[in-house]
Amino acid sequence: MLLDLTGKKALVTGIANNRSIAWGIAQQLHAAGAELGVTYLPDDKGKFEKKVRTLVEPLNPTVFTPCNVQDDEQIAAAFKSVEEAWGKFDILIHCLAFAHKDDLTGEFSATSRAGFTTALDISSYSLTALANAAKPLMNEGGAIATLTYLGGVKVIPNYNVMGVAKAALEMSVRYLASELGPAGIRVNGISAGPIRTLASSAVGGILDMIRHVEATAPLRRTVTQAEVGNTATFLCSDLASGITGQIIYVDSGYEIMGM
Ligand code: NAD
Ligand code: 0WE
Repeated sequence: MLLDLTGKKALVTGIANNRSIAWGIAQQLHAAGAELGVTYLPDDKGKFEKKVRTLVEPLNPTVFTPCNVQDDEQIAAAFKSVEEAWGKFDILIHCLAFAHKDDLTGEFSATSRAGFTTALDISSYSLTALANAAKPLMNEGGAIATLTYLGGVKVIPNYNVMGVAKAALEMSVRYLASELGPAGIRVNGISAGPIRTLASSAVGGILDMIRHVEATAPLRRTVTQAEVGNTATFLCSDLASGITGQIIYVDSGYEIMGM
């Protein structure tokens, strides 16, 4: 069996709680035998750190380190911790996004310069920043995977500036795949259908979107964090050794429908 990640070291970003897509990915990578490292978004009171630490404890992460992707020094420090613990590693999961709530409703044309910059900094540029820091530490045969959404390709009401951010993210996947390919590192994206998480539940109308998917997607249901986790595990395994620069839809087939 090639879908065996025993001996592979995987760094997972974007775990906030037990509903996070990143948590689904971390669990599946662990089940496949990978050794885990986890980064979290630090906050002033350390509440977030404690919550994520307790959640991931059963997966015995070798690395547990803060990383606010808006801060170059935190990125450098996180990868220094990775280097100290592991030397080289194999898998990087990028599973984070943020736009101001006001920018995820109403008119897209009303997006402020600051809101646009924040959304693209956290949700798009961070993949390139992390890939650049990871590059010298990644083994040949390594893989990077990120999470995207259909709203980066088609207009989805209210997704607005996040759609522009996902378009930039998906093109970043292709440029990074082209550049890192000669070093034997693959870069792919997973376009997940709507799932109830901390980020999506804060969005008005997410339940209506989920009902729409349940009514129209070929599989007549939404997808789970575990299904996205399984796809991430496949894409980062040697079974996917010929796949790079791709966006794979894990969306119950919703993307193929015209009506
Ligand atoms: P989530 O809220 O669980 O995860 C978002 C993560 O982003 C959190 O862990 C948060 O701490 C992190 N984050 C935000 N700003 C950060 C910063 N400056 N530095 C570091 N981390 C930061 O929500 P989720 O739905 O699991 O989102 C994960 C990814 O999946 C995102 O890229 C999202 O766009 C994508 N996605 C979600 C859905 C969905 O319906 N939930 C569908 C497709 C794609
Ligand atoms: O990528 C996402 C969620 C991204 C997101 C969500 C929030 C809510 C809370 C980014 N930033 C924030 N900022 C907050 O303050 N998804 C794919 C889920 C999602 O979000 C939508 C969706 C879907 C689906 C927003 C509008 C319309 C549909």
